[in-house]
Amino acid sequence: MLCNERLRIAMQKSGRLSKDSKKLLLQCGIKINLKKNQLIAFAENMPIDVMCVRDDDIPGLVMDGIVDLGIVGKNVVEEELLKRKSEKKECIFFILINLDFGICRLSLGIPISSHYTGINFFKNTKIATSYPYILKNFFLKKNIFFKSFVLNGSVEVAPRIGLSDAICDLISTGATLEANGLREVSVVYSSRACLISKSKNFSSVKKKLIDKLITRINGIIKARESKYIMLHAPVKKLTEVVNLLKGVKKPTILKLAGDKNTVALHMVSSENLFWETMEKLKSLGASSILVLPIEKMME
Ligand code: PRT
Ligand code: ZN
Repeated sequence: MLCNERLRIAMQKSGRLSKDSKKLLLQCGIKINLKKNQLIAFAENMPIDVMCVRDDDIPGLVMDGIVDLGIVGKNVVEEELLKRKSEKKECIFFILINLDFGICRLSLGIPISSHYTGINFFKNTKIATSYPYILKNFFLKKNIFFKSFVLNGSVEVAPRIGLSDAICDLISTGATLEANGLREVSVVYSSRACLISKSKNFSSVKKKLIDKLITRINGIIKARESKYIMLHAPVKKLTEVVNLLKGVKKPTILKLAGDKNTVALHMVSSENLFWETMEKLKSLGASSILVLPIEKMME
C-alpha cells in the first residue's frame, strides 16, 4: 500500500483526553503500541498511523491536511476556528462523530461574594480565560463589551490575585471553581470530545477505512450506553414486567425447564437498569435479575 494511503489520526499525547482516545482506538481494533513520549505509532494490522500531540495543535493539523482525522475537544476546535476566521485563514473541517468522553462546559465564573445581576454583570469587566475567541463571540452576540485577560493555565486563581473580575474556564464537576471561591453563573459553550476531518473527499481506500472506524465507534458508544438484562418473570405478570423495562425493544422469551408458570427474559436495553426498577420488578415476582455490560454492538 502506498505510504499516503495510510490514514493519519491525531490524538492528545498526554492530558485529559489521551487515555480515552487511546482506549477508543484500541477498541476499534487498531493494534498500536503507544509508548510514552512517542510522537507517532504505526498500527500493525491496519494502514493507520497515530500521531500524539498537544490538543491545541490537533485542529490545525487537521485543517492544514497534515493528518486525516483528529480526536479533540469541541472547545479547542471552536477556538481554533474562530481564531482562523479572524485571521482570514483557511478553516474547513467536519465533525464526523461526537464522542462520549471529555464532557465539559466553558462557563463564566465570578467570586462567591459578588452579587450577580444577570449577564449585564459582565459589562466592562475583566475576564481571565484561555478561550478569548469563544468568549468574544459569546459577548459580541449579546452586545456586551468586556476585556479579556488571556491565561493558558490556572485561570481560576485570577480573581483572587486581582488579575480579573471573573473567569471563563472549563468545568466538569465544578470542584475547582468551588475550591477557588468562585461560582458558575453562565454556560458559554458545551463541549465533548469529537472526531474531526478536513474534508469528506478521501480516496476510496481511506473512505472505506474511515467508514469502518465510524461504524465501530458508533457500536462502541452504543454498547457503553446499553445493558444486557436477563431475568425470570411470572407468565401472568409478563406485560407489567416488560412495561417496566424502558429502552427495551423486543425481549426474547424463553421457556424454563420444568416450570410452566415462569419464563426467562433476555433483552438489550438502551438504558441502565436502576435499583428502583429492579425492586419494582422483584415486587412483581421477577427473580434472578442480571444486568450485564455489553462490549460491542452492530445492528
Ligand atoms: O498539554 P495539552 O495542551 O495537550 O493539554 P491541556 O492541558 O491544554 O488540556 P487538558 O488535558 O487539561 O484538557 C483536554 C481537553 O479535555 C479539554 O480541551 C476539554 O475538551 C476536555 N476537558 C473535560 C477538560 C475538563 N473536562 C476539565 N475539567 N479540560 C480541562 N478541565 C480543567 C479545567 O480547565 C479546570 O482547571 O479541569 C478543571 C475543572 O475541573 P472540575 O472537575 O473541577 O470542574
Ligand atoms: Zn492544550
